[in-house]
Amino acid sequence: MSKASTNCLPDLSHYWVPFTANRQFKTMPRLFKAARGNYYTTMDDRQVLDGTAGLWCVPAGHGREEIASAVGKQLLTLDYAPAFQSSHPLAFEAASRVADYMPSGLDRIFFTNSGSESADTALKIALAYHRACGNPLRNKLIGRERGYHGVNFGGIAVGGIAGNRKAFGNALSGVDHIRHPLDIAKNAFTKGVPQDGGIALANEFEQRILTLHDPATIATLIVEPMQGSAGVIVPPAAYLKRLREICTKYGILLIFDEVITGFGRLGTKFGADYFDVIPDMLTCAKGLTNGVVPMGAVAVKREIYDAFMENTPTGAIELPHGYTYSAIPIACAAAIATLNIFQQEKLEDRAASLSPHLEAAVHHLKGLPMVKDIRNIGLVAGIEFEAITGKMGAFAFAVYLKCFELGLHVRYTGDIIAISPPLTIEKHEIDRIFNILSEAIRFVASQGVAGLDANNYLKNEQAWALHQQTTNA
Ligand code: PXG
Repeated sequence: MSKASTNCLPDLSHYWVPFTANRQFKTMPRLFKAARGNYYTTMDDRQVLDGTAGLWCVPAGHGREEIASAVGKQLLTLDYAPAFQSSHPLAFEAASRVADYMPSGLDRIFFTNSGSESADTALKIALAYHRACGNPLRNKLIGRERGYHGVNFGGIAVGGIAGNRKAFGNALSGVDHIRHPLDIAKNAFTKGVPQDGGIALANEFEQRILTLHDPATIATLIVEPMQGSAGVIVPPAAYLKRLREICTKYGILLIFDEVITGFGRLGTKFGADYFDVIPDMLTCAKGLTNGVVPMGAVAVKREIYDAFMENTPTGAIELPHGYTYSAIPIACAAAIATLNIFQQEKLEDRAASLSPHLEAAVHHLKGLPMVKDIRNIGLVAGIEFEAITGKMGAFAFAVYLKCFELGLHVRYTGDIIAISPPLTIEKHEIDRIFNILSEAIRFVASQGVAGLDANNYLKNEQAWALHQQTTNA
């Protein structure tokens, strides 16, 4: 049996953990060694309820036999086929299945390996499309404040989370951002979609950004239907529809980044379905394979694909772009098995029917100390805390640690806790999530300044980890 499958703590020195305070993490490692259904098992054999579906990527719950056996079988049938200038049947089958699942018209599918690659691929397709149509000067990219489109250069350029951009210089030029739609002063504690202000906010795109740049120079606008990473920002009613109208009016391609909102998260297949707006391209990843094999996709309107086919010399490569692992057989097998599960279990409907329960449960937290706003949509909830000067994120981090101690995994980002359980969650487990969260918030707030000190949490885990380290030494 390998070391990782036993209760022994591995050597922590070599692995550079992504998006993590490594020095702190390595003094207090939180490692999962197994997962099944809606629960993780920690190294010290505790069951932790998965309040976040991994990193928003396990909508069908953990340990799905159907996916595991499809992937295992595929590995022994065809492990790899060259992705350029040759392919394999499952790639075409997976693309057809994904196209069937997409909003109507988005039926040409480009496969990637992640959400970040999907975002950069969509941006490149937008630029190359305008060039193929004889408009090379349409080359500016517009994103949105607090947007997250992954970590590659295109994604961080259009992304609007300052902390993810500023360490890396200027990234790309020719990029601008529209305003994000969060308005706590007006909409705090709104249940679901805020009703007012959507059209006026979208009109700012036309009035300010397009005027500033000249609409004829804008290639694309990329937005998440609901901003997930930046802390569950639910757009006001009519906003996305109005953005669609403006993009259509000026020939600007609209990209929906649905890496989080795709695959049932909002109680519909995609955010596009929820808001009844069809973009020109839609990016996804995560839930596409239930999180188990890296895979992303860009669904492209047929007219866009056709423009490449029609405007490129016969025999030429229409889009010089792709990855060694685009549509690798095991990812295709995992995607098909995942789509089968969605079809059989109607997980989108399940999410929609559980949504009112989650909404009621999360809004019960109103009135707890430090709680400044609560937002929700589908099976997503965000709880924002009052900012503490000089200690940005410390309260939410402490709540996250306390939840972990109490057997619940949540996400924290800045002063916000996000909840996005697997769509297989049960009502009593939703209740458990918010009971634990409530207890954690009250506990952290009751401790004053000491409550913000991470060293005061997970004492058992730390003792266990230290014990393991000394036994291993
Ligand atoms: N677009 C969106 C909208 C995303 O949310 C990406 C692109 C990038 O995907 P990859 O597969 O390259 O990581 C994402 C990823 C969180 C969290 O808890 C969110 C993401 C990733 C990790 C954590 O907020 N979103």
